[in-house]
Amino acid sequence: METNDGVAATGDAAPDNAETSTPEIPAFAEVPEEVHGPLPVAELHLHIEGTLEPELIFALAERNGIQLPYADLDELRSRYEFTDLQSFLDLYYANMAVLRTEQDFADMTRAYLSRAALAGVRHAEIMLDPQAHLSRGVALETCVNGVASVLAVSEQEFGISTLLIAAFLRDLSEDSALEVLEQLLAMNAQIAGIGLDSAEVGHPPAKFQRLFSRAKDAGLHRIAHAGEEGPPSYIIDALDLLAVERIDHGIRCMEDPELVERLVHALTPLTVCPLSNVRLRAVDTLAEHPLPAMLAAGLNVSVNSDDPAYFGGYVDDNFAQLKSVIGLSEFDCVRMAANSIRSSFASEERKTEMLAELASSGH
Ligand code: ES4
Ligand code: ZN
Repeated sequence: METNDGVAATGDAAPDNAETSTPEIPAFAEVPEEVHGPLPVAELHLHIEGTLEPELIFALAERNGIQLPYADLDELRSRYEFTDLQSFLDLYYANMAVLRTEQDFADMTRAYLSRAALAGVRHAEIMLDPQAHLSRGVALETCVNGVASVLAVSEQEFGISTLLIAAFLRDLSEDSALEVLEQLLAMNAQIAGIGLDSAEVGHPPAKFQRLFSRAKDAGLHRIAHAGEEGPPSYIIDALDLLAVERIDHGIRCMEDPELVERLVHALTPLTVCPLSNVRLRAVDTLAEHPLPAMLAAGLNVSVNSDDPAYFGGYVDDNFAQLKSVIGLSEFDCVRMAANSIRSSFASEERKTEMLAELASSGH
């Protein structure tokens, strides 16, 4: 695995004498992306509804005869200035109105996978919000089968292995979540796990203990958003009360040194989404993002896109801005790519395959 920071590949110190020195060989870190391609990664924090690009929103609205409250693409795009998580969620839920048929869910999923393949994604664990569709009168089968039908051909068509995660909206009741989970289990939906998302503050992990216990009994993986807008205690409670295997976001752990130590020792994966955090004002600017401090602390962090259509970029864009804006090293990027692969729920065989690809990728 090439993990130099621009030193090793330049070879031994060249003599200063310009006439006798050979032309400088660029370090791997300077090799342009088009030469070795994007960093191969696993995307572990991705809401499929958050991949609905404005163009697709308009195309689906037209196909379904839905009148959008925006005159054109520019007017829709002008709404993408968020002040906090809730201001984003309002638009995110409103735009889901265009998703009516299995084909709509399939088209959205196909669009994500084809873009993700260009971003270097080799494995994606994709969250779907079933309750956000059920409440609009869209059947569980429609949304699950639409997404799953494309995931079934993803490895073959896009070279991306996938897993589907049913995420539950924490601002709804635990009973509602339990009811949907039972329906998913009854229909033998091909889900690998459950997640917890939507408005965090005021909806602590303690509210969902029965849900996560049921999921564990059913042999499902468990993840939860925690410490995005919510306090570090939500991260502790997600681990202790919900037995989650990964924390989505988790950036506010940095406010609690004891928690950081615990997360480092347990190798708990934190799926960080830098551009999301900036757009939702969880951090003021990318320059002030805690990711470098998280890496320095030894936390198991990965880079993810969250809702790429809303937050200004896919996983490759996240890496590119981390490099250009905060000077993150190639070494740290490769380390986080390896973290993402190891922290996935892919088979050991698939993980080994992806780690080998990363090692020979030229990064
Ligand atoms: C989400 Cl960024 C974020 N946080 C919580 N819930 C979400 N659902 C979609 N994106
Ligand atoms: Zn998220």
